[in-house]
Amino acid sequence: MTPGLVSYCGTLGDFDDLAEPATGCASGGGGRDLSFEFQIPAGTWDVELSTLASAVDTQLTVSLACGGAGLCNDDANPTTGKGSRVWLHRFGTSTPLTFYVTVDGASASDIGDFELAIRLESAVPDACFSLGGDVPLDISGGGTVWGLSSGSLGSTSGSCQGGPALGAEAVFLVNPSASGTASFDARSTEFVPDMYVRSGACSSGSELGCASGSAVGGGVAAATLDVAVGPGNNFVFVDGGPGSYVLDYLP
Ligand SMILES: [Ca+2]
Ligand SMILES: [Ca+2]
Repeated sequence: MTPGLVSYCGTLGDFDDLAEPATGCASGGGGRDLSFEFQIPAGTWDVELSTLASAVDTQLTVSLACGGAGLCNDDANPTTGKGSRVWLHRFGTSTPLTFYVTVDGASASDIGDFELAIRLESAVPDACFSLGGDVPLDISGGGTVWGLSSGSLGSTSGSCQGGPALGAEAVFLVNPSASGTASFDARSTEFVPDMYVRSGACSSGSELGCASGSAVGGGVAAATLDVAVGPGNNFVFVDGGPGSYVLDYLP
């Protein structure tokens, strides 16, 4: 695919139940599904995949191997709908990279219309506002991020990390429409993620919360953080990299 937005529409009732959602989705499957294969060119990319315009309750699975382990998002924002969203953030590749997407019904009775939208864009940096005008990836609407943090040194750290900013961090923008509790869950098999949230200014804003990561079994380390956030710019950091991680954000 080329940079830009494409979408695919269909009716789940026209398809069979051939695949099951990956880890991360609540229900055990049984929904009818349709799988897609996409290829992104060499480069470093952000990809947003969503089914938010669907009439049917979806679950969205993304993997790098057909039928292989991947991750799943069920409801990107449970208070506003049943649609799903996954971001691939800073996927860098020196050759074209193929990935696989499955749109599943949340249950066997979810047979209505779906719309899968995919947006491919040059990756925004994991940094506070840059000279070029880039802002961190905006995940205000909720969903699951599959990201790759890079660089050997970080430039910032949270209060619960208790040391210099040695780990590479990923940073995201959250600007909610109303005040409420935001829930963040970060996990990785490649590093121990710490997480913190700042309000106002990205590099110097007041810290709303900080959570240290720890091993949770199966070679996975994770951190969870629930914080009260209000409208305006809030910045979420997943620190302790570099490496691959998954961040779930429930608005
Ligand atoms: Ca299925
Ligand atoms: Ca759903």
